[in-house]
Amino acid sequence: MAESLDVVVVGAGFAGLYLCHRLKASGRTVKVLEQGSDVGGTWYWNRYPGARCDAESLAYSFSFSESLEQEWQWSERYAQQPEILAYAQHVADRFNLRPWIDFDTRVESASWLEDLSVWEVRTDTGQTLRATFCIMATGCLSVPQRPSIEGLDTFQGKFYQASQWPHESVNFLGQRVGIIGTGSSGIQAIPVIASEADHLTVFQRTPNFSVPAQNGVLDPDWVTAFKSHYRAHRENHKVGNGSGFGDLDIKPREAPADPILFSSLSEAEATAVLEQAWRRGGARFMAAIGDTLMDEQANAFAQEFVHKKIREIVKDPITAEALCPTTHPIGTRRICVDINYYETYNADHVRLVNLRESPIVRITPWGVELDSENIELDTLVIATGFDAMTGALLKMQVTGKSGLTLQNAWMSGPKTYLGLMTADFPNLFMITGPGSPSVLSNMLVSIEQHVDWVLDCLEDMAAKGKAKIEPSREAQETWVEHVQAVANATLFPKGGSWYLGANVPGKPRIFMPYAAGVGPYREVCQAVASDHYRGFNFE
Ligand code: NA7
Repeated sequence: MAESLDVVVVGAGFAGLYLCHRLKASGRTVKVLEQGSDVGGTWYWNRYPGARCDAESLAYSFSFSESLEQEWQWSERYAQQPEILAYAQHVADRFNLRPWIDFDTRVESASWLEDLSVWEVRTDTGQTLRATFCIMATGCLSVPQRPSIEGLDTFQGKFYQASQWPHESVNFLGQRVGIIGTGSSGIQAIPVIASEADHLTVFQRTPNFSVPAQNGVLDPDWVTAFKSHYRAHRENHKVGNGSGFGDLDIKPREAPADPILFSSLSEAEATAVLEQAWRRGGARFMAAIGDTLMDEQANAFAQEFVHKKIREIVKDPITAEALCPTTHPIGTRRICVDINYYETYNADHVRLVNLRESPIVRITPWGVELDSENIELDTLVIATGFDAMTGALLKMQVTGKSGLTLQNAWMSGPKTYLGLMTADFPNLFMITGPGSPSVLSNMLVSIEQHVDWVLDCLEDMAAKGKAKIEPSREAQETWVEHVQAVANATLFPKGGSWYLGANVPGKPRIFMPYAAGVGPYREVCQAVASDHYRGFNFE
C-alpha cells in the first residue's frame, strides 16, 4: 500500500532542508528522500582534500532564520567542507527535520498518475509513495562524470574520485600521486595533496583561470560588526544583476553600485581595478570591471592580467605557459578560487603534464601511459566534473502526462518555465532547475527564493481550491528563448563548459543557467505570481 502525502521532496541538501522546514511549518504532510546517509547534498559527497566553498561563508548560508544566522559562527572566510556539512547537520537538528527524511533511499522513478492526479514515487528500498506534489531538490552538481579513458578500471593502485571521496581519512604520505582534472575541484585539491605526497603529477587537458581566495580566519569583531547589518546585507544579495554575493564592507550599500565599464577606464586604471580585486580575492574578481563577461576587449584585458600573474608566480616558464588558459574567455567557464594553486607548481616534487601535447593513451595497472612516456603511480585521483544541472533529474525515470518521459521531453535540451516547472509534468517543481540563475548565483540565495516562491504558489492554489499546476507550452517556449537570448548577449556560450553541457559526450549544447542575474530573475518570478501566475495553467 502506497503511503499518501501532500509533498514528496527528492534530496536533503540545502534545498531539501529548507523545503522540509517550510512544508512542515505549513502543516503539509511531507517526506524527503535522500540517497546519502546524512543531510548536506553536495557537501555530504564532496569530501576531497581541500574541498571548500568558493563563495564566502557569511553569504553562503541561510537567511530565513535571524537567530540561526546570528548564532552560527563560521571560522574562515571560505568554509571547508566539514564545517559546511556540520552547518547542514545543525540546521537539520535545530529545526527538527530528520524525522521527515528517509536516508539511504534513492528515488528510481516518479510517475504522474493522471487519473488520480498524484505523483507515484518509487525508491531503491522498495518504498512506493504517492503525493500531490513532487519537488526535485536534487542539486545542480550531483552526478559525477567519469571520463571514458581506456583502462581506467584496470588501475591497481589506490583510486579516488573527488566527488565520491571515502568517509575514512586518506593520506598520501610517501606516495606517487596523479590527478586528472583541473577544474574547481582539482585546483582546490592539488595544493593539499602536494603538501603530503612524495610526488604529484597533474594531468591537465584544459587550464582554467583561477584567482586567489585570500582566505583567512574570520576576525570575531569584524563578524559581529557585519552581522549587526545582516538583514540589510541579505537584502542586497537579492537585488541587482549580479550573483547574489553582496560585498564585504561592514556597512551595506544603500543601492547597488553602478558597474565600472571597461571603456571608461584607461589601461592603468583597469589594471589598478583588477589588481585591487586580485588582492581582495575571490570570484568577485569577475565583477570588478562590470562588462568583463559582455565585452571581448574587457575580457581579453582580464585574461592578460591573469596570464601575467601566472607568469609572475610560476617560476618554470614552460609550466607557466601551459597553465595560461587561451581557449576560452575568462569567466565563461566557472572561475576557480584557490589557495596557493599556482605556487604549488614551484615545488620540485610537483609536475604538470600538458595533455594537449602528450595525450593519455590509456590507464595501466601501474599508472598513466602517455603517448610519450609511462608515469608510474601509487594513487590516482580523478576530479573530472559532473553531468551538471540535468544529470540528477534525467537519471531518475520521471514520467509525466501520457507516458512522456523527462528524457524524451528534454531530448534536445532542458525546457522549463522559469527553471521551476516543465510542461506536461504537472505538480512537479524543480529547485534551481535549468533556466534559473542556479549555478551562476549564490545557491543559498536562489534556493531560498525558489522555495519561498513554490510555497507561496501552493498556498495560493490551496486558497483558490486548485489542485493542478502546469506551465503552458507557449510560456515555456518564450522563457527558453529568453534564457538563450540573454546568454547569447554574453560571452558565456564561448566557454564550452559544463554550463552548456559540453563536458558530457552526446549532451545537447544548450546554455542552461539564466544569466541575467538574481535581481531581474526574482522580479520576473514575482511579477508572474502577482499576475495570477501568468503562463501557468491550473485545474
Ligand atoms: P569541472 O570544472 O567540470 O572540471 C573537470 C576537469 O576534468 C576539467 O579540467 C576537465 O578538462 C577534466 N577532464 C574531464 N575529462 C577528462 C579527460 N577524459 N581527460 C583529462 N581531463 C579531463 O569539474 P569540477 O568538479 O572541478 O568543478 C565543478 C564545479 O563544482 C565547480 O565549478 C564548482 O561549482 C564546484 P576539460 O576542461 O574537459 O579539458
